[in-house]
Amino acid sequence: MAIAEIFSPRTAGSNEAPRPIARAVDRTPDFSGEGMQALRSWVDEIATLTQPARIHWVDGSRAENEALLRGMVDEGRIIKLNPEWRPGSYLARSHPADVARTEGRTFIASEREEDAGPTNNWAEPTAMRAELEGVFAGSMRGRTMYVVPFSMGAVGGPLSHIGVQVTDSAYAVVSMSIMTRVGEAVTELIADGADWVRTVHSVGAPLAPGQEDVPWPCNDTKYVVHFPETLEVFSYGSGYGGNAILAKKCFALRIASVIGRDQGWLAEHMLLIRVIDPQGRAYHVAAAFPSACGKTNLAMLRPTIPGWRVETLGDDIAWIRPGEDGRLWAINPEAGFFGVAPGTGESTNVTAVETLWGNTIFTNVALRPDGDVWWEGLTDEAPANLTDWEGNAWTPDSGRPAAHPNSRFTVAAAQCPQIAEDWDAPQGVPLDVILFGGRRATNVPLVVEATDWAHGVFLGSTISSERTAAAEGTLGELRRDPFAMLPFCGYNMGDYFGHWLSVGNKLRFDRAPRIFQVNWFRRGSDGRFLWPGFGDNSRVIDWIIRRISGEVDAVESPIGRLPHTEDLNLDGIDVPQADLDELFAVDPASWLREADLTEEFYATFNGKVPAALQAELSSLRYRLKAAQ
Ligand code: OXD
Ligand code: MN
Repeated sequence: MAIAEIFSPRTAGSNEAPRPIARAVDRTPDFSGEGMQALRSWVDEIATLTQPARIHWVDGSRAENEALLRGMVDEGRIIKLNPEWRPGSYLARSHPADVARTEGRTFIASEREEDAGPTNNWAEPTAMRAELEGVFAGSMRGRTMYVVPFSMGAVGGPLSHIGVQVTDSAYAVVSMSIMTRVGEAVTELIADGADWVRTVHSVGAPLAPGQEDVPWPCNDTKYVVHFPETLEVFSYGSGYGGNAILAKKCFALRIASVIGRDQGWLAEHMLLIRVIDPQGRAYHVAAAFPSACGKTNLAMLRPTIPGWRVETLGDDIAWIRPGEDGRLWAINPEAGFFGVAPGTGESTNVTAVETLWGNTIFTNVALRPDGDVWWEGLTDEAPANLTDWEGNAWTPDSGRPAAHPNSRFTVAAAQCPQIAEDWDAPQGVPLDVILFGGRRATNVPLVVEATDWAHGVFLGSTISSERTAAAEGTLGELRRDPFAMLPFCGYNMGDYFGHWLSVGNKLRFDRAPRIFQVNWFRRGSDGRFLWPGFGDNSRVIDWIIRRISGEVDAVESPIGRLPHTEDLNLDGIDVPQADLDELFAVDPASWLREADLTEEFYATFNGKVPAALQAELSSLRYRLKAAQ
């Protein structure tokens, strides 16, 4: 171990010069160059502030990863699962209060409040920096600070971006190693002068000398702060993946959406799949769905119609850029899946179940007596005895879930049995279709085709789910989630809508992906789901693909283009004609009320919604009135 000479922390508010102190650094990467100097001095600056006991530069090797996991098991932070059932896999149990993203404590610290917009918490950057200095001062005392260089997208790829996360959480390091490409190839790019995003994470639980640690350290005070102008993220107080794997929501969506705005591309909360028809023709589909709308299931779809195949490219995030050919090209910038476990089972998503055969980090699921894991929905029947996510004995009569509803699996994308062979191709794939979906009991048909790009952007901007079940067919209060980006857009969403319109202007009209809205969740007047969903959603994709191939006509309606129901491939399932009629019913009066709600929603953007979208709303009303 080398001893690095670095400096003691500044005390917040004091002008005292930092004092040099000794700190163990186990190894520093052997690169030179100006970029390396900038990286080293940033690491020193963070260490000076946070005061870790040790610094470990992560090299991304398998041996290092195994040593970290072994160390976490030895320290009682994670449990090694029975290798007979789940080789190379582990269970982490979080603090019971640290189980989800903390949207209320997530901030965009842009110079101008207006640039954060009404959907984000804004923080004045200078004041926020001072506040963060206070909370991060000494926050890593007694712990190891890991330096994790990572790439989103293939290392050095034309659509890729790189970053460095420093963290005092080994759980964050092993998770980052699954979710991103971590290693010295990235450090080398930095040394050679590549731009990189700076991200800092601390669980906010310094250890005094001799103080005993807890398995999941965290702090009641939490911050997830983004500085969009300087491309920095600071996350404090939480070890939960969405707050601690900073490459994911913080970088790949909030910060990347700002980079995309400035460079002319899109960072989207979208899955990415390749659909292959019975003739072997391949189409690429990106789809945005709010949480709990079956996004992972669609990403790993097994079509129920013969001859069709789906290859998975990504399950959560897509970076999408106009190419010189006038098409949109997309990559999945991640390298793994951080998916919700409950509801993932043989009947709902057999691909995910197969993906999780081993080499998986589970968080907050239940433990079986045989050393394997379980969660609600994995099997139809619960095992007789389990240890629940909080470590307590559990039986099916316990009256509470065994796994936390937001329990997670973290697993390499490459382990998915239907992953596309070229899933990490640096140039990505050309998009043919963009889908927007929500969970709507009422109004929104199973599928609607946008009439053009601007109408598609309008559909994306109005994605919503009912707050109430609305089972009786009344329009419930709508929870808006435009483009499924509500908590993830790093700038004013009004400007973001405009950016979508401007990206469309860079595409060749005959090569732009076609946009569709889908809704698997419409209910009949008796409250039943009208559509079987899951693998049968392939029937909707089949219609979409025949539609874009010019094989079927559509029916014009006031809200967009609908299928002739006889064009849907319903072989092998029984959806009565009456249900089909309800699935595609457009009630002008109800849609006019929905248009009023859209107007109210647009008004929250203080005049920032582009005129083209206001015009879409006016045209919609005009068509609905004409249809009344
Ligand atoms: C996620 C989310 O964790 O969207 O992917 O919340
Ligand atoms: Mn997501």
